[in-house]
Amino acid sequence: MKIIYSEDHRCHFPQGELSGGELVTPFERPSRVEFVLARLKMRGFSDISGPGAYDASAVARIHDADYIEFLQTAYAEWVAAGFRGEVIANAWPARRMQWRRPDFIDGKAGYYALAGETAITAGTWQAVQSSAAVALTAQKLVQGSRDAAFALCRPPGHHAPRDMYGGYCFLNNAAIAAQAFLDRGAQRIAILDVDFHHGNGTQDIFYDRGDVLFLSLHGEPKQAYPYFLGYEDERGSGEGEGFNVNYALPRGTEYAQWSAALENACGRIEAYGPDALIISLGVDTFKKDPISFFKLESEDFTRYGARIAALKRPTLFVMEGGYAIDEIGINTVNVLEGFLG
Ligand code: SP5
Ligand code: ZN
Repeated sequence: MKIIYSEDHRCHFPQGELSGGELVTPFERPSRVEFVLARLKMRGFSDISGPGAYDASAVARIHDADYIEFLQTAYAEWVAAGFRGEVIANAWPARRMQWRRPDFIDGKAGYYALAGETAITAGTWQAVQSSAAVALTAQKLVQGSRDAAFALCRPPGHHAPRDMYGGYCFLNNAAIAAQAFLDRGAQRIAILDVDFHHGNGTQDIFYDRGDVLFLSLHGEPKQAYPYFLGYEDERGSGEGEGFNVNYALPRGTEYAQWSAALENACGRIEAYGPDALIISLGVDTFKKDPISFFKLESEDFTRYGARIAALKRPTLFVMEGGYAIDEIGINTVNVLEGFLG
C-alpha cells in the first residue's frame, strides 16, 4: 500500500487548545504523525512518499473562496490587530443574531469558526495546504492504479464544511478527494467515517447530493462533540435523500455494538456500488482515547480493516483523529494490515 505524507504538517502546532476551561497543549499535535510513521516503518511499509504540489482548483471545488482567503490571512490580521496569542474565536453569530461577516479579525474568526478549541498560528495555512495535497496525491494513486493508498493527513479535515474550521480541521481532505474522484470520471463515491466524532463537515458538503454516499459511526451528539449535528434522522435532502447515514452510538460502546453498525454501513455501501471508497480514518474510538468514549481494543482495528477490504473497492484511507498518542501508530496500522490481510 502506498503511503503519502508531508513533513510540512509540523508548521501547524498551536500552543493552546481551550479545553475544560483551560488552555492545554492541543490533543491534535505533530507527534501523532511521528508515531504513525514509526509504526508503519516497523511493520515494513516502505512505499512512503511526499505529495505533489497543492492544487488550489481542486480545493476550490469544495471550499468557498472567501473562506480560503480567511485561512491564508487570519494570522497576519490577528497580529496586525495587536493580539499577542494565537487566533482563537470567542464570539459567534449565534441564534437570534445575523450571519453577516464583520471586517475586524476577532469577529471574522468567530464567523468562520464552528468551535473555539482550534487555534490558527503563523504556519497553519502551510500545513493545511500540505494536508490537502497529501489527500489529493493519494487519491490520484487510487484512481490510477486501483490499489489502496493511505493519506497520512495532518491537520485532519472531516469537521470542516465548505466555509468553516474547527474540531482541529480546516480543509476537508476526504471531501476534496471525493470530488476529485468524480471530476476525474467516477460516478459514485462512498465515504465511510469511522472517526469517533461525527463528520459534520463532510455530511454538510454532500447533504443534497446523490453522487456521494456518506456514512458516519460516532458518539451520539447529545453527549459528544460536535454536538449540533450527527443525529440518525439526518438522512440527506433533495437528490441526496437517503444518501446520508448516521450511526449515533452511546457512551461505552464496545466492538460488538460498533461492528454491528459497521455491518449495516457495509451493506449500504455494497448496495450503492461506489467506484471508490474513502475511509475517514480516525482511531479515537480506542478505549484509551483521552477525549472520546468508545471502548475499541487494538485488535478490533485489525478486524474492521478486514471488513472494509471485503467490500472490494478501490480504497483511499484519509487520516482524521486519534489522540491516544502511544497507541495511535498501532491502531492506525492495524486497520491497514487488517485491510491487506
Ligand atoms: C478530527 C477530530 O477528531 N476532532 C475532534 C475535535 C474535538 N474537539 C473538542 C474536544 C473536546 C475535548 N474535551 C476534553 C476533555 C478532556 N478530558
Ligand atoms: Zn475525532
